[in-house]
Amino acid sequence: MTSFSDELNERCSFVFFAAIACNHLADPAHASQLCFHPFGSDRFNSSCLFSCELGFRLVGESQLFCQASGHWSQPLPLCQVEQCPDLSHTKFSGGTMICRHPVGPHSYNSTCEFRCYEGFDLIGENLTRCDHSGQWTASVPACTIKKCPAIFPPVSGNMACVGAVEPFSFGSQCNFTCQDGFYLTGDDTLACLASGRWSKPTPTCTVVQCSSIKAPLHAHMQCKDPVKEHSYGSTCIVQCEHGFDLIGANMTECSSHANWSHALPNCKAKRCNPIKSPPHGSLSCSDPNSSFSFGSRCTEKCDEGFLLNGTSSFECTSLGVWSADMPSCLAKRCPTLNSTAHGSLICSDPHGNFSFGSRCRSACEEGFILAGTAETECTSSGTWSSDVPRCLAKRCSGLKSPPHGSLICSKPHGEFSFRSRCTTTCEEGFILNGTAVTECTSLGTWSTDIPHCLAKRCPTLKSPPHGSSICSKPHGEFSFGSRCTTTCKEGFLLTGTADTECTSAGKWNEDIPQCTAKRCPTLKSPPHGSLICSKPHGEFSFGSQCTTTCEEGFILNGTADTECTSAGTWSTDIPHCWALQCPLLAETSQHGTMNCSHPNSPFSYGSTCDFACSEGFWLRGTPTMTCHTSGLWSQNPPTCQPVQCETISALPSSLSMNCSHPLGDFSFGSQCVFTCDEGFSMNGTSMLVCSSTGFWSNSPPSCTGMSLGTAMLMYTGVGASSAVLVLILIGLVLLVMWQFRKRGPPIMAEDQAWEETENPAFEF
Ligand SMILES: *[C@@H]1O[C@H](CO)[C@@H](O)[C@H](O)[C@H]1NC(C)=O
Ligand SMILES: *[C@@H]1O[C@H](CO)[C@@H](O)[C@H](O)[C@H]1NC(C)=O
Ligand SMILES: *[C@@H]1O[C@H](CO)[C@@H](O)[C@H](O)[C@H]1NC(C)=O
Ligand SMILES: *[C@@H]1O[C@H](CO)[C@@H](O)[C@H](O)[C@H]1NC(C)=O
Ligand SMILES: CC(=O)N[C@H]1CO[C@H](CO)[C@@H](O)[C@@H]1O
Repeated sequence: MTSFSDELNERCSFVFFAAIACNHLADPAHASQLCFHPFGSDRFNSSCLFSCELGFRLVGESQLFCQASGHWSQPLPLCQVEQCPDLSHTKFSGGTMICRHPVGPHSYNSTCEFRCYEGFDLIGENLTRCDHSGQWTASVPACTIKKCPAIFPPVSGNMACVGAVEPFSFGSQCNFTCQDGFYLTGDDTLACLASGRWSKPTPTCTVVQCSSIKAPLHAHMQCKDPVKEHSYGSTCIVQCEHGFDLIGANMTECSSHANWSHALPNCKAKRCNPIKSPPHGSLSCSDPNSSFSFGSRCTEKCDEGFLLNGTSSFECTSLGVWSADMPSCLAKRCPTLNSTAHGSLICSDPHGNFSFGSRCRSACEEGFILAGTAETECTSSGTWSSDVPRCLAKRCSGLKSPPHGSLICSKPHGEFSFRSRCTTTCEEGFILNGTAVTECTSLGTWSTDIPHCLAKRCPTLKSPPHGSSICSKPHGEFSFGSRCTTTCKEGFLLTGTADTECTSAGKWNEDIPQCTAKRCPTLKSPPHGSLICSKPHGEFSFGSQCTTTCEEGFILNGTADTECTSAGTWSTDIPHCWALQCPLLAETSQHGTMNCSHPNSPFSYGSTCDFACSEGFWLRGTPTMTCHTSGLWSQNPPTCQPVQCETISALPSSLSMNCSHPLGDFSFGSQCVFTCDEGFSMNGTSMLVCSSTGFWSNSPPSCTGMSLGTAMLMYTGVGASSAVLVLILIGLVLLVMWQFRKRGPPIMAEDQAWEETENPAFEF
């Protein structure tokens, strides 16, 4: 049905046929509704029944219908809370009421809590609640005040209580006071507390107590005490002993303020004049009472170094006067001091010249130093603490002569001491570098450093060309004492002195030497040669090379080149220019002589040889030969031929001949011995000799006895004389030719002629 209705409604809403709708009903507070909806929720004929929670009352209709007009039949009902009587005006004194209203003022479920103030007690329930019927569960309670025990005023005191509803109840305050001369012991105010007790115990009144007093020194005291000893009202009287004066009041009373009315008096011993220790002394007093008063005993003691003059001990009498006068202290004296040499003395004399306490200070002049203690003091024993010191000249450091120098010092106040002057001098060859003179100053230092002695410098040396110098340097390079030795390279000779030394004058004692090339012996061109030399270091000197060349016709014998060696000699000898050699010629021929001239060497280029034949010989060939540049003779040497005598033939029969021919047939030297046959006598010489002139020594002999023979011999004689004439003619021609040859070159034609033709002399 419902589903159908809903379906219908939905359809109607679309087709404007829906049931009338009322507005939706809200749930009223504290209410519950029960609704019935025949045509859908909150539509026509829907009905709702309302009911309230516990503690609430419904106001209005409990049931509502949704009418056809679209309105609910009744306005929406309300749930009103149940009210209790208002307690806020109810009387509740002596405490506080705290109410809570969870729902509404003084309504259902409202609670009120009651609390009493301190000092009050709650009578009744402390909580009441408003129930659902509008009734408080309990009536309002009451608060009653607490009471303390009764109290009473103390002895010699009073009590006054105020501020309470009832006497001695919570809040009561009681004040306590004491009479004059008494004081409250405890609190002067008591309060009744909320607990019903008094805040403190009840106080009491105690008599005022003055401080306890005793009789002052050197006094007697008597007291009267009406209440208690030395309490309020007590009086005391004081009296001093003999020799003492009372200072202050002699009576005192204890007042109500716990004070004595007067301070206790003093009993002061009678005073003597106050005394002071004399200078340099000390006073020690025993003061049984007070200083410089009756009974004081004083002893004066002088300070160390001082002597007492008077009585040392005295006392203050009961009459207030000293038993003796004050002594005095005099300083002890020390011996008089004098200042030392080079010094001065300044003394402070607090107690007189050279007396105890005098301090003397010695000072030295400038440059002097105190040996000892500067200050001396006159001690308490009357002696000086130390002797007056001496003034010693300040010492400078010890000086030493510098190397190669000597030091001479003056010592006016001791060696190397103040004012010492040291003068440095240098050895010969050394020069001073610095200040020569230094002085020991007053500060004990030298005015300048000791100077150095530097070796004198010579000019710097340079090795010569082709040489090297080595120098020793005993005192520095090229300085005094340096020795330089120069050596030359191989092939060079030292010119000058090899060693030189730097003298003390700063000069070299010798010039640096030179290295000159070694000289070889001067060379000369060999005869018939020429020499060309190079001279790298001078003519004919080390390194020179010479080359020899020979003239024409001469040949070099040896090495052409020679060199001047480092030893100064030539590597080889100069070669010779030998003339070209022609073949040697025998010095002597058997029958001739040779006269040669050798301008160069025997039988060499330039040699000429003249030939001559011995007597009895004639020269065959050219008499002079010359050696040519080719090494050959101009021609073959000539020969000496023996002179030919006439051949002896056709002897007569009676004559026989025995000839010897040592050189040739019928030549110079031939001998012929003739003998005649028996029966015949010889007319003439038996022996004929061929002379050097080509003639027989005699005519051959004849043998007489036979006429024919004689006739023949005659004929032979005529022929011989004509031949002699021809020979003389030829000899003349030869002489002319000899002369001519001496003046001119040989004429081959003539030579030829000579060679071809036999000596005419021998031509018979
Ligand atoms: C009243 O108090 C009771 C108990 O304390 C509680 O259950 C109830 O809900 C209260 N009602 C309202 C309306 O506060
Ligand atoms: C050789 O000849 C020279 C001149 O030509 C002459 O002076 C000399 O005496 C001659 N000597 C001899 C031994 O004939
Ligand atoms: C010739 O003479 C020599 C000595 O002179 C002699 O020995 C020789 O027998 C002689 N001859 C004749 C043939 O007589
Ligand atoms: C010897 O010869 C010479 C002449 O030749 C002559 O005169 C002389 O008479 C001769 N004597 C003899 C004895 O014949
Ligand atoms: C249409 C319908 O159901 N109407 C009813 C509404 O409620 C009243 C009273 O309860 C009825 O009498 C109607 O019949």
